[in-house]
Amino acid sequence: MAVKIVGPELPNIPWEEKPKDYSGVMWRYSKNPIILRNLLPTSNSIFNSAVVPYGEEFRGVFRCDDTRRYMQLHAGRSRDGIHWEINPERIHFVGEAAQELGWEYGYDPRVVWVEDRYWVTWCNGYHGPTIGVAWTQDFETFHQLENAFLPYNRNGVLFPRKIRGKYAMLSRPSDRGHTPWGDMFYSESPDMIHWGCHRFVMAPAGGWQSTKIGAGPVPIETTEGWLLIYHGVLTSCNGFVYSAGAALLDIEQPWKVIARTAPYIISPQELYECVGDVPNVVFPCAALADSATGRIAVYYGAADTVTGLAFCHVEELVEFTKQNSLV
Ligand code: BMA
Repeated sequence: MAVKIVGPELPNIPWEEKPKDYSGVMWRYSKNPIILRNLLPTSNSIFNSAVVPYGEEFRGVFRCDDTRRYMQLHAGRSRDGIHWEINPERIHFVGEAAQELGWEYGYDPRVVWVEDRYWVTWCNGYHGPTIGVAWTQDFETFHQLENAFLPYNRNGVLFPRKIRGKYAMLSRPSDRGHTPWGDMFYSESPDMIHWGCHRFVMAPAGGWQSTKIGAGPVPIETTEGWLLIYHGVLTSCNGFVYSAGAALLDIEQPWKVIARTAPYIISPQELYECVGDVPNVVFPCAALADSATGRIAVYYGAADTVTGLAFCHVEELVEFTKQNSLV
């Protein structure tokens, strides 16, 4: 039976067919990178960023490290999902929690529409990294809530709908630094403020995902389970190498892993992925999925410097995940 995306039809997402001579399951956009490091006069790098459909257009929250090398979040807009206009001024979150928590730094945002608004989660500096939560309806005013977890945590990624009547989030408990370990967990919340019922999802495995793992884009609902693209890290003699793979999680109990790729689906191989502020990094943070065609466009940071776009097809990726599964 054909695998289907359960979600909206998005006929206008970026797309390019797989090159004829390419055998992988995920292929890069021929004009990568789509966002260069110096798009803003004050940006050192624009990478690990999140985009969503917004009416007929697209909006996003971008990780822009500035020329002081402070990690900031900026809102951006695009008509086609490829050419982006990013606000030169960073997001200033509003609300009581924003005032109380203050602003240290923010990075690796994810954005998702749940019910009536866009939710933003990111790695929020609060005496160490933890998961910041905010919502917006217009990408101009961003209302911040309490941090989801105690420090230290990274890669907080919401599901696109409530599960078992609760908001649901994946995250990766961490340490203060360049954490040399890390398992993925699932948590739920009745109100986006109080998080509990924490469940173990998966740990690092061998090879490209042997040091630590973390959720990437918002999981995509399919008829075979939640399709999760996630990053995995290998420690080489020259440091960390960030690649990405895919997993299928149970729809009603997403901490249950149905399948998980032993091989990566994308790894740093192009020059802009291997050379930059942090070499050898591909770091997916967003995916646009069209339920009518099964097309998926993935946005990823490359070498902590620029933003790239890659494509896959739901049926092919789900099939690949099941046939090359570790579990
Ligand atoms: C992680 C995060 C990511 C980054 C990666 C590689 O810990 O900080 O933002 O892309 O390291 O430097």
